Amino acid sequence: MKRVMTIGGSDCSGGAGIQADIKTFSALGVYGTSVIIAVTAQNSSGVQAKHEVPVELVESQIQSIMSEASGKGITVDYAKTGMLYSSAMIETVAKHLKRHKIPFVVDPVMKAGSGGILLADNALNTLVKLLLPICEVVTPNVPEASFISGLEIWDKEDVKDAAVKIHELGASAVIIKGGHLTHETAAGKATDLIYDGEFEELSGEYIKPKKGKIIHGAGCSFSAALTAELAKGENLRHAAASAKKFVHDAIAGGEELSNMIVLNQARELRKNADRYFVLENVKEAVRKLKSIPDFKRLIPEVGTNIGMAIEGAESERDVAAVAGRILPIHAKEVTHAETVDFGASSHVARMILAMMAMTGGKNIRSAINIKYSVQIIDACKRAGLVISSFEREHEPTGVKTMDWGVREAIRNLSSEGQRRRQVPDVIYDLGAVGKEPMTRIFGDTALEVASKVNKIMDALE
Ligand code: PXL
Repeated sequence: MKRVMTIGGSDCSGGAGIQADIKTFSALGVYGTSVIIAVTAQNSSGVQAKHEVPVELVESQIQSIMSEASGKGITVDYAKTGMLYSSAMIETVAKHLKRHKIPFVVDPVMKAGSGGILLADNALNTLVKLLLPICEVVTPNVPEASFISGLEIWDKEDVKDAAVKIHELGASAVIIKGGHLTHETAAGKATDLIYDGEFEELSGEYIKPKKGKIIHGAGCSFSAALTAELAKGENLRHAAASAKKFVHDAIAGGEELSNMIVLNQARELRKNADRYFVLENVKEAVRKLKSIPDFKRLIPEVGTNIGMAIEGAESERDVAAVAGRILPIHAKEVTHAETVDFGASSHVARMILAMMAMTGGKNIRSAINIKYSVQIIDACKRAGLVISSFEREHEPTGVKTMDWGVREAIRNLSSEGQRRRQVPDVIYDLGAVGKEPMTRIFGDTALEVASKVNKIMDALE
């Protein structure tokens, strides 16, 4: 694994600074070390207190990480700097980065999103003089680029001028982030500009925070992601594009903490892990169903399907099910099922998405459709399942049957069931002209649904 080092301030809120960097490093598969130059106390209303770490202790941290000679150190492939606060700190950090010949990214942090000062007035000069000439790339936002270049920035042409100026000041590459260019963001765009002797625009979607909310930690996460990608050997343009997408996704999946929106750097990882879990779970459930003796008895004319959704599923593509349904094989005891895939069944997906929309916090993410008969419903009762139903003749025109049916079935629960805030395990309907009657079994996972089916079979006389 590549190893990286962040040099910056601790943000106790966990949204920015060293904390955001370490989360980003982990999510992108590099090993993160950290050199803390200051501790800040902050939350959504601002920076309440800060205290610099003595310069000698900062030196010691870098030496401990970099002590190759003793063979006991860690050493790193790449570094980044964030909040550095004072001239003295910048001098020390520059000296050590140079001595150890570590390639690094400078995030020229000046202010917290909530307004606190993270770079002393007289320190900007030192940063420009000592860090820019030896860094690989500097990543200012628009206000920072304006301070560094001394130019006013209103539009994309001004951004170009500032980038050229900052390049002249010694940075071999400059990325000016566009999240503060109001006429761009108003149009839903966040366009970053790369300049390393040649210009390249990186376009992207601007995610507008809700009124009164501020996004906290995007800049730190961007420069940390850039550092991780550069450490892995990506070229600057690819690294910047990956970092931009990473930050976009982390903001899209962000958490609201009072008036801050903090990034969820692990969102894409968690989503993919959940997709794998869901796929395996449905496959295992299908194997289990196929092993139930006489399972064929429960398969309706239209066939059976079982599905499961990822957490926070939004569409049919987030629900895995059996491609082409589970069907009986004529004159044999066994049943046939093709592969399991996301988006394989819109029918089963609609019942699950409807149930998830109705029960939000309850974590019900899976369902199967089986045959309806009085005996099957009796078996459901004997198996101790909570049962409800809807009647298709009451279905209004223009609704999606399952959206309406699930809502209706929850409303139709017995008053006892309602009082105990139960959610039905079983929803059946008696069909209509051209519509086969149907029973649906719901559960948290596909495996749980399969074991409910098993119980129903056991209870079937
Ligand atoms: O986003 C820049 C930043 C860097 N470092 C620390 C911070 C912030 C923003 O709040 O708190 C410690």
